[in-house]
Amino acid sequence: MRNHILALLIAVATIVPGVASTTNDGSELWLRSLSSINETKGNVTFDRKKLSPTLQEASKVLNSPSLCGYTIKVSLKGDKSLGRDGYEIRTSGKELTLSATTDLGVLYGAFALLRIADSGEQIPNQVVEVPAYTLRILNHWDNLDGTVERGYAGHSLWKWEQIADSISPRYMEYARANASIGINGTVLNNVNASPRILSADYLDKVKRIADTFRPFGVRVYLSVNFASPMALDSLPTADPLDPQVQKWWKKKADEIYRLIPDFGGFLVKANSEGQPGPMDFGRTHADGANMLARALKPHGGIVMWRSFVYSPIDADRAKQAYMEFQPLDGKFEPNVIIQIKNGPVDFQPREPYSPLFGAMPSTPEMVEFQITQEYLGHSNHLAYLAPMWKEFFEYVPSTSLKAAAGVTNIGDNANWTGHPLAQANWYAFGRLAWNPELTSEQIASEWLARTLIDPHNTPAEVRDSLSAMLISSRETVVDYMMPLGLHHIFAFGHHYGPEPWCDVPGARPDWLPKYYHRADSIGLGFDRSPSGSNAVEQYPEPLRSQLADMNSCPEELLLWFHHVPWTHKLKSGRTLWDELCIAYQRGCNRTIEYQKIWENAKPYISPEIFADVQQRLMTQTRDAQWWKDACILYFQEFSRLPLPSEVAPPIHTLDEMRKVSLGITNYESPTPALLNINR
Ligand code: BDP
Repeated sequence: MRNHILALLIAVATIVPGVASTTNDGSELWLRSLSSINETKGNVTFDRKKLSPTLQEASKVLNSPSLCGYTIKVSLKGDKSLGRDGYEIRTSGKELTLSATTDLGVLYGAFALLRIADSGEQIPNQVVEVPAYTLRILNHWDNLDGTVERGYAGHSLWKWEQIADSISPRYMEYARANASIGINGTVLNNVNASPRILSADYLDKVKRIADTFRPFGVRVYLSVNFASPMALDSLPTADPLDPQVQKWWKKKADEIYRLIPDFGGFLVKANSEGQPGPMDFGRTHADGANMLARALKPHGGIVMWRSFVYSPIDADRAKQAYMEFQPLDGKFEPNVIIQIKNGPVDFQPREPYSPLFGAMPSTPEMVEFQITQEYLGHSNHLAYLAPMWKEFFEYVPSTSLKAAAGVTNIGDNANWTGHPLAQANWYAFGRLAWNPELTSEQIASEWLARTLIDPHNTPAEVRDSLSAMLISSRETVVDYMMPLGLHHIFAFGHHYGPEPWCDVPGARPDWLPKYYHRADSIGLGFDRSPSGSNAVEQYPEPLRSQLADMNSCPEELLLWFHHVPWTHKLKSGRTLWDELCIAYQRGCNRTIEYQKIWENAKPYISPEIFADVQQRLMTQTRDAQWWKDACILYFQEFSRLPLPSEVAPPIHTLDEMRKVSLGITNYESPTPALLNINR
């Protein structure tokens, strides 16, 4: 695989371009072909006279220029097995029949046709699609003051102050974009929730947003603060077993559903990182979740209760969610889903899957992915995340889950996601939540053809090299940040640059890198085998035994599960130390190759996007170098071994780096990274 990618990376350097570039600033996302819909009239008929708002949207899509050569018949008498969201397409020459059982199914089918046409592919004779999950949801970590927690694309899209008077056209564009990739729900506000979101004032605004999203089948959900009854109405307690508290939530649910009859439900972060929760009142997560679930149940709403919990106790942080939640299996109301982060710690560039998946067979579970790149270079670094999510599904069968959630990377920037290529992650999340069987390659090539380049006028070599760049990019970030299972060695507080040496007197140990890397004169890594924290015991056999043994543990997770001697031989025959250094070097080299690929694709990409991404790729190379130097020099203080010959000497000193702690605002690049290309 690696060799294949490298071959593509190198092949592109020889291309001689000759086609004019397309213009596109990224604001149209992957729907640029819809921008001229009003000018064309296709040949589209529906088997009903009056079109609902959803069918009107479908009609616009089906009338797009991309589909104008076809005669399209829409039928709402589709096979029952298509369910609420599925659709069927039959093609005979230039005649298409799209059938579904609901208006929304038709809309999804229309978007599927557009996708196939815009990707430059042939419409197959028959397409039958039913999504893997009934709930495919975005989580916004947007605060009511307009800031976004871990958001790197400007401010929040939701302009709460303005909503009473006007609804931004972007809200509709947002809903359309989501529907076009199958996303059917969105949590509007941060999991660190302000109680004010449930005040009458805000609920009225939420209703206006929900009204805008409705034609696109995007339901609105809210994050709620467990102590809301105390904060909003001065109740003396938020104890879930207190009848007054229960009544308060029932009344609140009734109030919400009067305004928003199809309101989706609540997302809750409780007893985690200082948020209030049922344990403050001596109750369990189940008591808390069930109380909310009963309030929502008569209206058909659900509770997504997060399992992201850890406290400064002795137990390994990676074990804590399992320890707290697994014993509660079977104790939740049926309309509660436990929302579990993909890994057991916190959205690291690479984590094993969380062992809580599959450990609660009598409780519905859903995965929480992070689309925003909190730990993967924010919106400065290219990291296409589909391969990471596919890796998760290799371990956790997609059929064992009820839903998929993604913490968004969306803000009010014109291009929505800050890094123009990070749009691919929003796109990939939607596509995978619909169908986890899709490959990362297929999603990348669809997105590229619909967003970045013109599939008909871009040489295959350029397309392939851009695709190879996307596909390899997450592994590249792992290589230059935290290879071989290293994790959480970020600078204190900002999760951007490295600070493996960080020591903050009095800080919680599990907020410091040393807790995770455990470097000493013997070796590196966190011993989670039976001789250490024994986190491996939370995994089922035969995986448990595989992980428990340093020699059978997958090498990409080695330092997650083991404290490995510096001179321990890996499969390549190299020592841990050499392999580690080489990974850092490989990551740096890759970022330089990306700059070359980008340069070669210049004639086929809009000038604004080209310049924007070029700048970010240079920053990425600069940061990769910093990561490499910081980690190699710091760990060398313990290994006391020389750098292998494949690795270039550091250009920074440890002293210099200790002073700066690479953040996004505190480090002015002295050398444009492009100058490093030929080093
Ligand atoms: C961490 C973030 C923090 C979030 C928390 C969560 O650093 O900002 O509030 O997760 O998921 O990744 O609740």
